[in-house]
Amino acid sequence: MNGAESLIRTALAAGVEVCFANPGTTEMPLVAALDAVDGMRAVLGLFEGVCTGAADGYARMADKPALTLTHLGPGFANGIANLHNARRARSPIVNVIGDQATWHLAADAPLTSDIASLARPVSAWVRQVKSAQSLAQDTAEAIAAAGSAPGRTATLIVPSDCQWSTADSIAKPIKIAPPNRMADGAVGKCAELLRKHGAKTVLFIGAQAMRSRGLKAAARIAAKTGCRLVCETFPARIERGGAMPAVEKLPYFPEQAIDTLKQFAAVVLAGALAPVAFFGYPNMPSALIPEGCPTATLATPEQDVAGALEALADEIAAPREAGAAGAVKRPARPSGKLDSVTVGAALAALMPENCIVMDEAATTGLPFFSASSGAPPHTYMALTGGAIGQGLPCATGAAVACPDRKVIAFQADGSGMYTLQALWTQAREHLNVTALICNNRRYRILQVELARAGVTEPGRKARSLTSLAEPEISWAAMANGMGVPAVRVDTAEALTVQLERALAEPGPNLIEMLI
Ligand SMILES: Cc1ncc(C[n+]2csc(CCOP(=O)(O)OP(=O)(O)O)c2C)c(N)n1
Repeated sequence: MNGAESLIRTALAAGVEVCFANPGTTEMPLVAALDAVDGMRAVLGLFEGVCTGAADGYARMADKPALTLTHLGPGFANGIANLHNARRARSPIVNVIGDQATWHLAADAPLTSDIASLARPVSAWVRQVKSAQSLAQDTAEAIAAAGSAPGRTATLIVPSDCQWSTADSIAKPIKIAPPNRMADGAVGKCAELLRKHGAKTVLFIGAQAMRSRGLKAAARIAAKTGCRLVCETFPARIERGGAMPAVEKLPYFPEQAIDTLKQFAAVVLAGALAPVAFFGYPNMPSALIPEGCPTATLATPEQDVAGALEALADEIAAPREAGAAGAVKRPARPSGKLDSVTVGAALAALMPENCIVMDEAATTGLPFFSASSGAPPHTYMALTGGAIGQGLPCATGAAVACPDRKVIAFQADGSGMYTLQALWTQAREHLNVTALICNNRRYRILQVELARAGVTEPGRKARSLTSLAEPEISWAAMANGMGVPAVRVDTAEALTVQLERALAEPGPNLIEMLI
């Protein structure tokens, strides 16, 4: 056995079974090891941002890490933006990066670079492997680091000679400690706020509070106190519909978020940090909770949030069950022109039970979340770190994790152009993804931001830098070129017909909406 095989065998023994890869010469022993050892699914991404985004989507749905395999510093660097998003999503990921042979590093060959410095800002754990013999243990430690609550990125830099040299053994999986309990007194303090302020309290939720166990406990608390359930603006993953309580999203623009929160007298944080504005604007604060508003942390994302919510529900003597699940209530099929409202209504009207919606639809996506509040049970995921180009890869990884579920990639055009190669991976792997592309031929949010910055008459360059109209992009043609069947629609009626058809078909497909 060589080092590369010891890495793959160790990963398999720890339950890691997918590798999203874009390899090069320094990873050849690992590529060979994927064949030499049975059991690891190898998925090729044609850009490293696809691999890292797919690993994020996979982790959000599988609750365990996949490997990414990338080539030296430059290959890894191409995947950093989506690792940034994964860090914000708290997704467990193990990056494996091949490096030059240890003795060749000093030669400073063209592809040599400081990989560790690239890895550190997006990795909670980084290790440069020193020998083939240590590689198995290094791998086991990387997997344990990635899996420690709430989920982290661990990066293993593996010189090629450590891959090809002999290794004696594999390493046993390392037991991962359960998440920390909430702080002493946290439940009491939060119960006190809820008792005092009741319906004037916001229970602001994130991380595991947005999964079914946490949400059921949150629903009990809301049933007892009348408090409002609000989640992070960009949830990594939230379960919705069926027995799940209705949860609002905190609005994106700080003015609206502040207006929302100032209606309340107290905030309880459960698995979420106190929210801050996405950007600094003149004369606007960073913090969105009004100054002086009593705020208590029930549990941080690193702590046992679901257990803390259950303890809080018990503490305030909330009913054991929050009440019957609400009936499915979908909007009517829309008609007329395509805009954010009709698109959101069409998707909410037709999304199948148990689907996964990956929302990187940017401005077109805004009305969808509330339009789908009465939809059947489904999972919703958002762009967590603001680094656009995450939607198509994340949907790809989610589909690898959940082959029996329909994944809907609700996708803005500008953002989609960063990592459109994900479509090719979807076709090659026959993944159940329906991509719904919002082709508004512009960076609309940037046009909105220009207006907010007081630029009422954008100049030629500002218009050019926010327009995707010349030349026009044909998503249907690009998808067809990558093996994904695609159609174009320009009315709400045509959208509903095509969406119903596309959602019923297995495998990937794409609908380009001209908005
Ligand atoms: C990696 C990265 N590069 C650039 C940006 C800046 N940026 C934010 S939104 C945006 C354009 C979004 O346009 P699109 O996806 O078409 O959505 P729309 O605003 O039109 O709804 C850009 C370039 C970013 N957030 N992340």
